[in-house]
Amino acid sequence: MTRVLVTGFDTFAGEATNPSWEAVRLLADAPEPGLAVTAVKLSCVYGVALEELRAAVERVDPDLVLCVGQAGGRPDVTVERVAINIDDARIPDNAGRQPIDTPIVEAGPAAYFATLPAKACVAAARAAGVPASVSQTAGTFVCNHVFYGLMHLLATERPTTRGGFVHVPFSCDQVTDRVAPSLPLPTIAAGLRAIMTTAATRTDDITASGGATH
Ligand code: PCA
Repeated sequence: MTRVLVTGFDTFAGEATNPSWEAVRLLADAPEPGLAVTAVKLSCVYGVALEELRAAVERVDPDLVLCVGQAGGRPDVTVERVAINIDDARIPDNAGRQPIDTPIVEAGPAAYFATLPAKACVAAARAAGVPASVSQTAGTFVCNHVFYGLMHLLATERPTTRGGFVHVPFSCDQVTDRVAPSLPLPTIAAGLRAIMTTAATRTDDITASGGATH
């Protein structure tokens, strides 16, 4: 059995729902054969989210950690390539915290790469019929904070556990009253399922273009 910890986030920025949490719940409710999947909801609060993540990692003892967050405005499911050591909040988090240019880990490395086969994960999501791509930045809000904190935790304390981060678009129910890119929740979940299964079953990546010109 491969143990997988998947995390989603609480709602934030006035949204009624967060598709990251709604989708990862679906993964845990109907796990793939050979995978034991635990879903945990993280607070959208700097610092607190990392404490919650650490507790979940200690409890689940996972082989793979896949953290997921909402990236409203993106049109597709994006597998993040890199986490950077900076908090720079454009909006306050759910506790009113708004750090500006603060390192996540004092004297930590500038960045960590995800330890997932990102290109293979994207290819698997696309093969499942889900729009997906590689992302070169997870931003500087709570998602990047959790991604960097996860990779630092794994690098320093759990070198055999692999980890990464996926951003998902708005779900359709969030944008019925505005013009914004969205995907149906079952499609988001299908993309995450393909990514999770690929990340759990292979470590080598494929050679495929996933870069960006800007
Ligand atoms: N998205 C935010 C934080 C929580 C979430 O779901 C982000 O992209 O940083």
